[in-house]
Parts: sequence; C-alpha cells; structure tokens
Amino acid sequence: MQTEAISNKRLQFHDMDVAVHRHTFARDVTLGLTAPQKWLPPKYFYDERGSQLYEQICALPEYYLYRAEQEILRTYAAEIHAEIGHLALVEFGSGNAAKTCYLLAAYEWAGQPFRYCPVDISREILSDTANRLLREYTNIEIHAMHADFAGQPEVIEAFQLEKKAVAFFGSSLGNFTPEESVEFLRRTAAILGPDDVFLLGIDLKKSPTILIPAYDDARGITAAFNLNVLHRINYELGGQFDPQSFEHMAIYNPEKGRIEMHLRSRQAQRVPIVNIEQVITFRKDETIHTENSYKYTEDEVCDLGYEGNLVLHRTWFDARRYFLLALFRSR
Ligand code: AVJ
Repeated sequence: MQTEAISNKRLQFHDMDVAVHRHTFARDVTLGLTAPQKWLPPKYFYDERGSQLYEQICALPEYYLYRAEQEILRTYAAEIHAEIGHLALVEFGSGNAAKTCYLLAAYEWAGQPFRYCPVDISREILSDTANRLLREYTNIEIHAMHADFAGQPEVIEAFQLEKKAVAFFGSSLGNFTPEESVEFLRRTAAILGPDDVFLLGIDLKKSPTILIPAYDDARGITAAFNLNVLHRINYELGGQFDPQSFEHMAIYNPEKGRIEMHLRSRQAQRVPIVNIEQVITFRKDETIHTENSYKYTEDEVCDLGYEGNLVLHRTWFDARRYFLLALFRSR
C-alpha cells in the first residue's frame, strides 16, 4: 500500500492511495453485479454519508449491538486495561471511536503517555475523530491510518510497534465468512508478539425476533444505509440507479448463522454504469446481496480463534449476554 504521512507533534497520518481505491471499487462492482447472484462488498457502505448513517443506526433502539458492546467497555474498561497492560492500542475499523473512548479513558487515567493507532476505511471520520481525541486526552499520541485492512491485516505493520493490543470491535468480523475470519485471525496472530493481545467484540447468536429488527428498523435508517451503496455507485462510477426502485431486505439464515442484507429490485430493469462500461439487467425481485453479519456462540468464538492460531484468555459480556468481548493471545 502506498501511504503518505502527515505529521504534527502528536498526530501522524498514513493515507491510502485514493486512485487505487477508486479502481478497486470499479473492479468490485463489475465483479459483483455481473455474478449470477449479484453482490457487493459491505465495506463500500462507508463513504461519508454511509458512515453518518451507520452512526445513526448505532443510536437506534433496535440496534442493540452498539449499546451492548458499549456497556461492556464502559463497565470493564479498567479491568481490560489492567489485563492488557499499557500497550499501544491498534484498532481495526475505529470509526468515531465512541466506544473505544472508555478504554482510552482508562489509559488516560494511568497518567502515562500512550499511543492509539486507529485504522479506518473512511477518511473523514478518521481525521475528525483523531482531532477530537487529541483535544480530549492529554496523554494520547495518535498514529492514524486510512486503509482497507480487511484483506490484509498486515497494514498495521506500518505502525512499527514492538508491543501492541489489537482491537476489532463492533462485530465487524461478522462481515467475513467463517473461512475468511480464520484467515484474517491467522494473519493477525502472525504479527502478534508473545505479550501482545487481540481484543474481539462480536455479536452472539440469539432469537431472530431480536436479530431481524436490528437490521430492519422501524425508522428505515438501515434501509437508507443499504440503499446508499447505489447512490455511491451513481456518483463515483457514473451509475444510473434509481434507488427508489430497490427495496431493503434483511433475513436470518439459520443454516449459516447469519443475517443477510439484500436490495431487491421492485421491477425488471436495466441500469447503465457508465464508468465500468456495463449495463446491469435485473429481473423483478432479483436481489443484490450486500452484507452478511455472522453471529456466533461463545464456543464458536473460542474455536474460531483457535483455528486462527489464537488462544482465548478472557471474556466479558453485557448483562443480557447479547454480545461478547473476547481477549486472545497468540498461540
Ligand atoms: C459494522 C458490520 C458490525 O453487521 O451489524 C449495521 C453493519 N449493517 N446494520 C453489522 C450494519 C446493518 C454492522 N457491522
């Protein structure tokens, strides 16, 4: 990855090459929308508007995931900090770092300088957050990275940290298939030293009557979030989608243990996408599969970690046991 570092005293910024990113988006859209089951990678939800919509989702009553994980971090921040030690904290998919703040506060209270290394695919959120955190914490030093880490957790080697805690919160690992998750964990484990830790926040299996509304809320924010990817194709790739002719859909697939989000075409239609020189045809009710959100049991999380060369050391839960924060070490 090509990076460009902008630095001041307490902030360093590694930037990914935006031209490369746009090329990748074009390639992924071509690949996904010409497949028999049309699909799009969920990472493309997070442009500026999509990141804002995701923040709104986190405030929804139906979206328990956010508050459950926040409860864990709020309740056990001091305990977690004591367990991991005062290690540099690397965070995959840091977003607005709203939950991470509880952990950062524990670092701050220790009264010793510490380093926070957020990695995110959304440039705007990343730099806004970094600047906010610099104002809030006097002991913090930030090395931020604008990157798509999903296929290559090794990007964090650019931080050149000897010892580190690597966090992956928000159940974002659930976007990967179990096979992809194992691969991601293995590659992460490979860059962990003997004192390093991996912190994983993951949503637990539960009744579909709780799961489905979390991905199909009454106010239609999740629908707008899902449809936003069509807007993004329109303005970044010259697409001619009429987002109103698609409907948001969330289903629970019990065999796979995952929530699936789709966009269903309300009618038969042809959609030109100028920049990729394609016209995509849709049958009525044909769907674009836009996201998987895998749910696990505590045992499955332990097994997944083990497959990924990690050993489960500690677990923390919210009071309702909806969500799990797991601490792993390399094995
Ligand atoms: C950020 C991937 C964890 O799967 O719950 C929220 C994204 N999608 N509502 C999730 C999401 C629909 C979210 N993750």
